[in-house]
Amino acid sequence: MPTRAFRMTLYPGCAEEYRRRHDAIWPELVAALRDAGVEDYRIFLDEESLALFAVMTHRDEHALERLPELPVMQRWWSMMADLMVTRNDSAPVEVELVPMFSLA
Ligand code: RM4
Repeated sequence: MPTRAFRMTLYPGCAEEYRRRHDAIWPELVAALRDAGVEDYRIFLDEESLALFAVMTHRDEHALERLPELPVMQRWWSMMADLMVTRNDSAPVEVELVPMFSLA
Protein backbone atom coordinates (compact mmCIF):
# COMPACT_ATOMS: atom_id res chain seq x y z
CA MET A 1 0.00 0.00 0.00
CA PRO A 2 1.40 3.47 -0.88
CA THR A 3 2.79 5.53 1.96
CA ARG A 4 3.08 9.29 1.93
CA ALA A 5 5.30 11.08 4.43
CA PHE A 6 5.58 14.80 4.91
CA ARG A 7 6.85 17.36 7.37
CA MET A 8 4.92 20.24 8.91
CA THR A 9 6.04 22.75 11.55
CA LEU A 10 4.48 23.55 14.89
CA TYR A 11 4.78 26.93 16.61
CA PRO A 12 6.63 26.98 19.95
CA GLY A 13 4.52 26.16 23.00
CA CYS A 14 1.72 24.58 20.95
CA ALA A 15 2.39 20.86 21.39
CA GLU A 16 -0.16 20.24 24.14
CA GLU A 17 -2.89 22.09 22.29
CA TYR A 18 -2.00 20.33 19.01
CA ARG A 19 -2.39 16.97 20.75
CA ARG A 20 -5.58 18.05 22.50
CA ARG A 21 -7.25 19.08 19.23
CA HIS A 22 -6.27 15.81 17.55
CA ASP A 23 -7.56 13.82 20.52
CA ALA A 24 -10.89 15.50 19.73
CA ILE A 25 -10.61 15.21 15.94
CA TRP A 26 -13.96 15.84 14.24
CA PRO A 27 -15.74 12.61 13.23
CA GLU A 28 -16.55 14.20 9.85
CA LEU A 29 -12.83 14.76 9.20
CA VAL A 30 -12.09 11.14 10.13
CA ALA A 31 -14.84 10.09 7.69
CA ALA A 32 -13.35 12.27 4.95
CA LEU A 33 -9.88 10.78 5.51
CA ARG A 34 -11.31 7.25 5.42
CA ASP A 35 -13.32 8.09 2.27
CA ALA A 36 -10.09 9.27 0.69
CA GLY A 37 -8.62 5.82 1.31
CA VAL A 38 -6.47 6.64 4.33
CA GLU A 39 -5.77 3.39 6.17
CA ASP A 40 -3.25 4.54 8.72
CA TYR A 41 -2.19 8.09 9.63
CA ARG A 42 0.36 9.00 12.29
CA ILE A 43 1.95 12.31 13.19
CA PHE A 44 5.14 12.47 15.26
CA LEU A 45 6.67 15.55 16.85
CA ASP A 46 10.37 16.29 17.05
CA GLU A 47 10.35 18.34 20.24
CA GLU A 48 13.74 19.87 19.43
CA SER A 49 12.96 21.29 15.98
CA LEU A 50 9.14 21.36 16.30
CA ALA A 51 8.93 19.41 13.05
CA LEU A 52 5.80 17.28 12.75
CA PHE A 53 6.39 14.14 10.70
CA ALA A 54 3.24 12.74 9.16
CA VAL A 55 3.18 9.20 7.77
CA MET A 56 0.07 8.14 5.91
CA THR A 57 -0.74 4.79 4.32
CA HIS A 58 -3.50 5.01 1.75
CA ARG A 59 -5.31 3.06 -0.92
CA ASP A 60 -6.38 5.55 -3.58
CA GLU A 61 -3.91 8.21 -4.74
CA HIS A 62 -6.58 10.23 -6.54
CA ALA A 63 -9.00 10.50 -3.63
CA LEU A 64 -6.11 11.79 -1.53
CA GLU A 65 -5.56 14.58 -4.05
CA ARG A 66 -9.14 15.78 -3.52
CA LEU A 67 -8.76 16.13 0.27
CA PRO A 68 -7.47 19.75 0.21
CA GLU A 69 -10.62 20.86 -1.66
CA LEU A 70 -13.05 19.46 0.89
CA PRO A 71 -14.78 22.08 3.08
CA VAL A 72 -14.19 19.97 6.22
CA MET A 73 -10.44 19.88 5.48
CA GLN A 74 -10.38 23.63 4.94
CA ARG A 75 -12.32 24.25 8.17
CA TRP A 76 -9.87 22.04 10.08
CA TRP A 77 -6.88 23.86 8.61
CA SER A 78 -8.37 27.27 9.53
CA MET A 79 -8.97 26.02 13.07
CA MET A 80 -5.37 24.68 13.31
CA ALA A 81 -3.70 27.71 11.73
CA ASP A 82 -2.85 29.35 15.07
CA LEU A 83 -0.69 26.34 16.00
CA MET A 84 1.32 25.62 12.87
CA VAL A 85 3.19 27.21 10.00
CA THR A 86 0.70 27.70 7.18
CA ARG A 87 0.40 29.15 3.71
CA ASN A 88 -1.78 32.20 3.03
CA ASP A 89 -4.85 29.97 2.56
CA SER A 90 -4.34 28.40 6.05
CA ALA A 91 -3.23 25.04 4.68
CA PRO A 92 -0.19 23.82 6.61
CA VAL A 93 3.14 24.11 4.84
CA GLU A 94 3.90 20.47 3.95
CA VAL A 95 7.32 19.32 2.77
CA GLU A 96 7.36 15.91 1.12
CA LEU A 97 9.79 13.40 2.64
CA VAL A 98 11.85 11.04 0.51
CA PRO A 99 11.48 7.30 1.25
CA MET A 100 14.88 5.86 2.15
CA PHE A 101 14.20 2.48 3.74
CA SER A 102 11.33 0.15 4.34
CA LEU A 103 10.95 -3.15 6.18
CA ALA A 104 7.44 -4.24 5.32
C1 RM4 B 1 -2.86 18.14 11.04
C2 RM4 B 1 -2.83 18.89 9.74
C3 RM4 B 1 -2.98 17.91 8.65
C4 RM4 B 1 -4.22 17.05 8.88
C5 RM4 B 1 -4.18 16.41 10.25
C6 RM4 B 1 -5.45 15.60 10.57
O1 RM4 B 1 -2.74 19.03 12.08
O2 RM4 B 1 -3.88 19.85 9.70
O3 RM4 B 1 -3.08 18.57 7.42
O4 RM4 B 1 -4.24 16.07 7.88
O5 RM4 B 1 -4.04 17.41 11.21
